[in-house]
Amino acid sequence: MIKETIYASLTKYQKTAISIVRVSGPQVKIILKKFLKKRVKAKEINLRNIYDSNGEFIDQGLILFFSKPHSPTGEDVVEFHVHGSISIIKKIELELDKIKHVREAEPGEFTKRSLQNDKIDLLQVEGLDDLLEASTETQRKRAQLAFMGSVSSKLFDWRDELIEISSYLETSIDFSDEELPANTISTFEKKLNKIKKNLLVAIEKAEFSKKIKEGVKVVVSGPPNAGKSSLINCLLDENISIVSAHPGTTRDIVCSTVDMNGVCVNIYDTAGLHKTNNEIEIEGIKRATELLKISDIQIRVVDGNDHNWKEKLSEIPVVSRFTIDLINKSDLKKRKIIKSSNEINISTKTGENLDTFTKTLKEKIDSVVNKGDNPIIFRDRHIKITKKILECLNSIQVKDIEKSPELVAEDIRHSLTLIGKITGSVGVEEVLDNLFKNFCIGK
Ligand SMILES: Nc1nc2c(ncn2[C@@H]2O[C@H](COP(=O)(O)OP(=O)(O)OP(=O)(O)O)[C@@H](O)[C@H]2O)c(=O)[nH]1
Ligand SMILES: [Mg+2]
Repeated sequence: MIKETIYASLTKYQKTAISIVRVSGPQVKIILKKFLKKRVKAKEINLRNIYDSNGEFIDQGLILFFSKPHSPTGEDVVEFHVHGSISIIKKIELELDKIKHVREAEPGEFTKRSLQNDKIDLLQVEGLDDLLEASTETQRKRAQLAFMGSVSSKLFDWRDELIEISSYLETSIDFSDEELPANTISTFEKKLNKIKKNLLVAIEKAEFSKKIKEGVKVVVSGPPNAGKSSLINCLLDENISIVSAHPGTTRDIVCSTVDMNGVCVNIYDTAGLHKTNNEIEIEGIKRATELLKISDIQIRVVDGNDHNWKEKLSEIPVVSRFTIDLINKSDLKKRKIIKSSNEINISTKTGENLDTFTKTLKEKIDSVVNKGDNPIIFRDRHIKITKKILECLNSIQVKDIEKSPELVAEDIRHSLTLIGKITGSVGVEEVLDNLFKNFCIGK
C-alpha cells in the first residue's frame, strides 16, 4: 500500500502576512517537480516561483525542503511560505489535491508521523499538547521541558537503573546451586531502594506539578460578612462577587482565574461559615467545606471589628498546608497582631495592607509551584503508571532473591514494560487517539 502524502495550511483561510503550506510524505519530490521549475536544496531557504499544473504562475515564495529521514516527520517534507492570501492557499491546496495519493492532513497527523518514525516519543507529544494549551509562563516552561525531551531522558535513567539491578538477579540465577558472591543481595537492595525513593519523589512532585497545569487553588473562607467577597473583588480588581451588608450573601462558590507572576491561579469565594438553619446556606457551607479540602492555599478572613474575631478565626478549620489569616476592616478598628503570627490587618475599604497581603499570597503560590518544579512525570496517565511501577517494586521481597530470583526478575521486567508505557514504546494506541484529537490540523 502506498503511504499517502499529507498537507495542511498552517494559516487556513485568514488574511495574514505569510501563509505556510506544509507537506509530508513520499510524493514530496514529485510535488516539487510539478510546482517549481528550478530544483531546491535541502535545508536551505530557496526563493522560487510556484506554478500550477498548467504552468501558470501562482506566487513567489520561500521553499523549505527536508529530505527523509532528516526532517521533523522523518519523511520528505516541504514547506511553501507564500503570501498570506486566501486565494493563494486555496489554489495551492487545489493543485495538491490533483496529485494522486496526496490529501489534507488530519489534526495532529504530522506529529503522529514524527512519533511513528521515532523522531519524538510519546512524552514529547504530550509535552507539545501541553505547550499548545499553555497560557501562562510556568505552564509554558513545564511543557517545554517535556517537549524538549528532558522528561524522557529521566525515564530512560530509571529504565537503565532497573536493567542494572536485573544483572544482579542474573548473577543469582547463575549461582543458583552455590553461595552467592558476598554483597550481591545488599547491593541489589540498596539500588532497589534508591529507585523506589526516586519514584516516590517523582510522584509527589507530579502531584504538585499538576497544579501548574490546572491552576493553584486559593480558597477564601471565613464567617459571614467578614469581607471575603470584598477581598476577592479587590484582588481581582473586578466586581466578581456580590458584596452586601446582609450576612450570608455568598452561597454558591464563585471562581475566577488569574495569571499571578506567570502562574495560573484559581481564586474561590465561598459561603460564610456559621451555624444556620437556612437550607440554602447549609448547602453553600457544605460546598465551601468540601472545596477547602482540596485547596492549595487557604485565606481565612474575619471582621476585626467583631469582638469575637479571635474565636471566629480559630473556628475556621485549617485544612491547607499554606494559610494566610486576614483581620479585615482595620479602618474601623485595628487589631493588635502578634509579630510571629500569620495574621495581617487589612481593610478592603481603604486598601490598607492589601499590598502586604498580595506579596504574601504570591510567596505562598511560589511555594506551591516550587514543590512541583522540574517534574519528571506530570500527567495523570504518568502518575498512575508510576504508582503501578512503585507497587510492583514494593512487592519485591529481597529474601526471595536467593530462593526464587526468577520471580523477582519477573517483577523487574514488568516494571520495565510499565516505563515503556509512559514513553510510548509499549501499547499506547488508545492514548494516542485521545491525544491527537486535541491537536490542530498542521501539527
Ligand atoms: N468598614 C469596612 N467595611 C467593609 C470592609 N470590607 C467589607 N466591608 C463591608 O462588609 C460587608 C460584608 O462584605 P462582604 O464582602 O459581602 O462580606 P462576605 O464575607 O463576602 O459576606 P458573606 O458573603 O455574607 O459571607 C459589606 O457591607 C462591605 O461593604 C472593610 O474593610 N471596612
Ligand atoms: Mg460574600
